[in-house]
Amino acid sequence: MIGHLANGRIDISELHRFPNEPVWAGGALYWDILRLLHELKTGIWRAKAEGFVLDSLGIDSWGVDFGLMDDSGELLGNPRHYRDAASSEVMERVVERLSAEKIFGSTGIQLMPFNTLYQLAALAEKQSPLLREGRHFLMIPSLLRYYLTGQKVNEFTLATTSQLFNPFTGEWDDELLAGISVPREWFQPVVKPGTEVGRLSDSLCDELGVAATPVIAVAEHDTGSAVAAVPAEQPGFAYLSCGTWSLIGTEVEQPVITERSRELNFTNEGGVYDTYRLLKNIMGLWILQECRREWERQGNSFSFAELVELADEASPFAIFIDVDHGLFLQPGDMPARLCQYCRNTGQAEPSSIGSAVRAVMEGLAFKYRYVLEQTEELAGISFPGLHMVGGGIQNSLLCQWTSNALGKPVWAGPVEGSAIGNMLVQWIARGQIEDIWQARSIVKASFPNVAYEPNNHDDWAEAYQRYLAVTGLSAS
Ligand code: LFR
Repeated sequence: MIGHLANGRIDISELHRFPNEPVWAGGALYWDILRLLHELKTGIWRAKAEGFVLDSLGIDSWGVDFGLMDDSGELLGNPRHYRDAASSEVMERVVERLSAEKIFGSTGIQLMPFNTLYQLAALAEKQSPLLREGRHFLMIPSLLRYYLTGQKVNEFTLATTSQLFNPFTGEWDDELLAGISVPREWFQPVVKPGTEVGRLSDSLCDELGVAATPVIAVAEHDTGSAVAAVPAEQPGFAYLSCGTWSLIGTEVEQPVITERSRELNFTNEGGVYDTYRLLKNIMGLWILQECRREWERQGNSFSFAELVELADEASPFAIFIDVDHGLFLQPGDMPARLCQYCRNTGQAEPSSIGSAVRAVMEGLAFKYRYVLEQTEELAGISFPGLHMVGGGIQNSLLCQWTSNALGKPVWAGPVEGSAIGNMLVQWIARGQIEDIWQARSIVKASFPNVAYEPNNHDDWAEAYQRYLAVTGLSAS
């Protein structure tokens, strides 16, 4: 994406969009990292071809995943995909050894089986040769940035997603690293978002015919960038970053690391300008993405808009799903897993594609209410409404149902939250925007924002009680 800032307004446009398709190989799931690098270079090249001269660039991506490099900077193997099942049982063993209190107390990060901590522990458990050969640990966007600049530097927002970074010391946590037998030397100090970390390397400039553009370590975690772009007017706002994952929470000045936040398995990810994101991961549109893939494989191709239409026509509140059930985390035949979930909870299976999509979308809206109420409890704030950003807000029925479930307004926009937040940090670093609050007011002035008011809240509130009972969430 390319962005242009003039007269207090931002314009963005798309230079190059490409699918990010992971690859199963030998029973394991990998990111196709060199393909991603290639597409990134294509984007830079397109900017030049369209006549733009870039002032700077920044990269953001999903969290937790990483590459390991040897002494000479050679990448050792393809980075594994966090949805690979490899580390799912390792978490239990690590937690038994190190204790949930210690892990959460030192990092403030929610326990999820795919966190870097458990992925690395899995390597150590199987005595992977990577442990002998590895010298440098770089998380995905930092790894791509390394290929652009030659600099091996991790960035704060991304580093916190590893569950190996201690927000109290501002360093990687020695005890956790020792506890999983991973060399401390792999982990160099991290830089804050907004730090210029080199320029495009000479060889890359030759290859693409571009100038040695400065490269900025932005909020390299996509969720960090997305929340930077929430057009809120003051602190204490609630957001939902809505895409493959749904991340719901609030921005805080200090991590909330308490007995209660651990019990609720909330996270405190590093944010921009000395903030933290007190939030929780919700499974998100992933379930529908996987359903759609499976239906297509079976010869039923639907666009997302068509699926949403089918959901709209299906009967309401027929099936209640906890979208965060472990059944839904890994790739596979998601419609069959939905049926299995229904059987396990004594419900009728979805009778049509529309009823399956409806159940997932209602399940998301209910879970948003559930987690937003917990966020209010932990932050001690009653939110007047919810900001939604990200590609998922193009599903306006989901925005409306979210508002209905919450009984509060939803303000949806911008769609390209991560890309815009990425750019905001670059403009602040270059002195073109003063601070994050000015940045947010510029976002508000530049991009459409759609307000949804709740309707049928009483029906939704009644159905919510049934949802809690069927999913077993009322007990927790
Ligand atoms: C969203 C996201 C989430 C993170 C998940 C896995 O794209 O970055 O914040 O928990 O992906 O990395």
